[in-house]
Amino acid sequence: MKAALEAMRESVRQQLDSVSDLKNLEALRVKYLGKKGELTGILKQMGKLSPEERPLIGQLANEVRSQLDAWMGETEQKVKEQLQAARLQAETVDISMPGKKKPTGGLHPLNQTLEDFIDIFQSMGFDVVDGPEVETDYYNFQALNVPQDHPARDMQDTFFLNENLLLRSQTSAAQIRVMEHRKPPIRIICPGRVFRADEVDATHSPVFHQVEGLVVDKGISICDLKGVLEQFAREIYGPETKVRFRPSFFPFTEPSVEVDVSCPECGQKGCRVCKGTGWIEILGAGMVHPNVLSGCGIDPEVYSGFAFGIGLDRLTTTRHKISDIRLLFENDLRFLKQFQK
Ligand code: 2NM
Repeated sequence: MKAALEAMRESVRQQLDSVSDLKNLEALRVKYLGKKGELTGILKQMGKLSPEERPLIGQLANEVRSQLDAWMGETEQKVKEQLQAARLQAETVDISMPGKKKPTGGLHPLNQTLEDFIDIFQSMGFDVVDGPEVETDYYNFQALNVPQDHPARDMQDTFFLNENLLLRSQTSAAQIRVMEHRKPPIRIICPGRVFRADEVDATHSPVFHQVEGLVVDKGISICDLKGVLEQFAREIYGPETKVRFRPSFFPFTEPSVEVDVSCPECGQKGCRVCKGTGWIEILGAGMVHPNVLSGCGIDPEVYSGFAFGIGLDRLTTTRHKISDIRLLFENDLRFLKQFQK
């Protein structure tokens, strides 16, 4: 039996040398150390031994068992390391290989301008408010001091959907909703798409974009309007930019003004952009008409406010020297890619 144990030890020793995966190793373990394995088989014959031999063989059997156990453990460790090394080798990534470029989108130039607007006005404490593109006659006109059949309606050729519903011609409607529901102080801008029946040409489109601003509080004067617009103009066109007001008319503001900025192109020397005048018109504005305030339940004896409306498209085209407003709507990638940041 001693010889059998030693032969087994030697045989396992040799077999372990050629084990290269865990399955084989497990098979060996079962074959020799398992419940029905060879070692157990040998031990079953212990009964045949003389009482003197029994402890000696028993001790040897234990030695062999723990030795085989240890060797198998070592082999397991070795095989695992080899497998790991092989896996790492197989999964090696060549980090010097040039990557595959994924084509990414970019913000449309109109949205780039809008984001700049929003940054500037948010930093002055304005909230951004959205509103529906399909409006009622009341919100688009009547609440803005333009009653039915008033000649001021002719200022805009509007797309009516039926007697009462229309595509909004300005985003002021959204501001009316805010004035109805919020108490002053109100400081908001309303960006959005607006619609007017216009012939399409290089500078006109029946669909365009506006950002309207509105401030209502106690003691708001036209000086506040000028200050806010000066801040805005300096951030958009540079710190030297000057702002001037010219009298104008809007039904929803009194007084109303057209707002010009000193020509950012020529520094007021006179150029094609400002048509030699040194100024370019960028927006319309005014003090909110008392009828508009009271129509929204705001007492014009207590509160006053200013409002302004800027065309986003015009500002974007002048800013990037884009010659034709239609380019903004055609979504030709060759055009848009030039503005990708
Ligand atoms: C403009 C010019 C002047 C305007 C007025 C209002 C409101 F809701 F307060 F009545 N919102 N926006 C306004 C005033 C818009 O666009 C050229």
